[in-house]
Amino acid sequence: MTKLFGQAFIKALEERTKSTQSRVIHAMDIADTLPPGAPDSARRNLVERACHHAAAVEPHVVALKLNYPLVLATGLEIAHHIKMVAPNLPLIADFKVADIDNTNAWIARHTYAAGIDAIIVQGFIGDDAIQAVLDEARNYGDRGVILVVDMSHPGSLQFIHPQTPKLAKLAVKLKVTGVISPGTRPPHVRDIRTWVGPDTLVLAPGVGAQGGKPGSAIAAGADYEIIGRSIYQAEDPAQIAREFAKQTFQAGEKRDSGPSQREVFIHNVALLLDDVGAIKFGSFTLASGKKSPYYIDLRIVPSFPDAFSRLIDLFVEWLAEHPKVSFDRIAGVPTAGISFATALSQRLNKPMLYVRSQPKKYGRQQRVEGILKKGDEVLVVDDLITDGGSKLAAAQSVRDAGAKVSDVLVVVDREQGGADQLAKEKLTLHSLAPITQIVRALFAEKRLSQEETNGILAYIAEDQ
Ligand code: NUP
Repeated sequence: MTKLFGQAFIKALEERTKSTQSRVIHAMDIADTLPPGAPDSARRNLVERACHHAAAVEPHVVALKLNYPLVLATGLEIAHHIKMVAPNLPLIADFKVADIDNTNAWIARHTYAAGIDAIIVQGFIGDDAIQAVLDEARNYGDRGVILVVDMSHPGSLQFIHPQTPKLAKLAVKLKVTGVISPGTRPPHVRDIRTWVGPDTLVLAPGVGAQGGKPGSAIAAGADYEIIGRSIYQAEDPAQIAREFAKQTFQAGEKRDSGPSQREVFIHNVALLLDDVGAIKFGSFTLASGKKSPYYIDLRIVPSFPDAFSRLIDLFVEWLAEHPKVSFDRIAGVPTAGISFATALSQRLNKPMLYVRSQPKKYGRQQRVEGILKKGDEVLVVDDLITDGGSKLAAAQSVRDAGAKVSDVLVVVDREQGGADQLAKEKLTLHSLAPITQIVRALFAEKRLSQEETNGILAYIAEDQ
């Protein structure tokens, strides 16, 4: 496999990560608006202020990112001035280049010629227009090219985010140096990391001023967090940069030092389900007529008594780790949920009941089968959740019978809106494992290829 563009840039960032003990890229958007005819002294003052700031934060940041605010006010020469005071600090130009190939090539030439190490380019412009920048990156001695595949602001959910799986695929195909991911949404950073694989740099802006928590995007798989205002607007930028350095670096160390307890748990669920063939990957037509690249059939698990018993162990372990989910009785949702609820009630020695989807046509016409007392707290248990319909109906029947329900626990969440539907009825959804994390675990175990994983995760993201 040929290497990604920008090897020297990647290496420089890695070395600085070690020497500065930081995973912060500082967005240095300090700028003054200089009115037409402003004296040269005003521009010189701004350049001086920028250099002073760069030198102050240099020991605590891996690289600096320059954006239009500063470059429009000072000109691209600002790169040269900063390199004079901080020669080892890699510089990224955040121009989000988004034009036709010829124009992009010009922008890239000016930028690289000014001494900038990497340039940020929009992914949605397509491969020919991105390739024009890559060609210049190569001409200037293998500089970096970073592709925007998602963004951190709320509006990015409108147009860019739905395209992220395709943009990430394009980033991999073109072997760009890195990608931009939303530091405000760590789960999406995690998806992007899975899609681009381990080598492509993942940068995450949106930390601090935009609400992203320092270290969260790193924990989700980003290499670096881009932080601007929270540093340059602080009273003592160097001191605050040092704090962010510590938080981001530690998040990286923790992430790399081994899987979390939750990850180990999800791994165990994923392997167990895969071992018995309860999750199948391929091409399936669902009952709804829709195509799906995976199919889950948890009804077969009880046919494997050992695996079934271990799955119930995992239910018990999950409940032990979530003491806030308290209940007096367990309700199974027919049909698949009944076997899980039965086994769990035996193991926990808690009364069990089940809830018919249709009322019985004779006798008291009740839906709830089993004993339920007014005010009882009931945990609703099922195998799987898609949109949540059967869980809502079950919870309603239990509530109609005078008992309380606040939690629903399933083995697998297909992440197709079930949690939101339940939340509308004040029900909290819990799952032993969400499908995306099962897929990631099976990828980590080499039971799914990168291509299969990308396809499945893209399908899930599009289907949400
Ligand atoms: O998705 C993006 N979000 C974002 O904030 C892509 C970006 N390039 N940025 C830039 O990162 C933004 O223009 C600014 O330069 C920096 C974040 O700065 P701040 O919000 O930490 O001040």
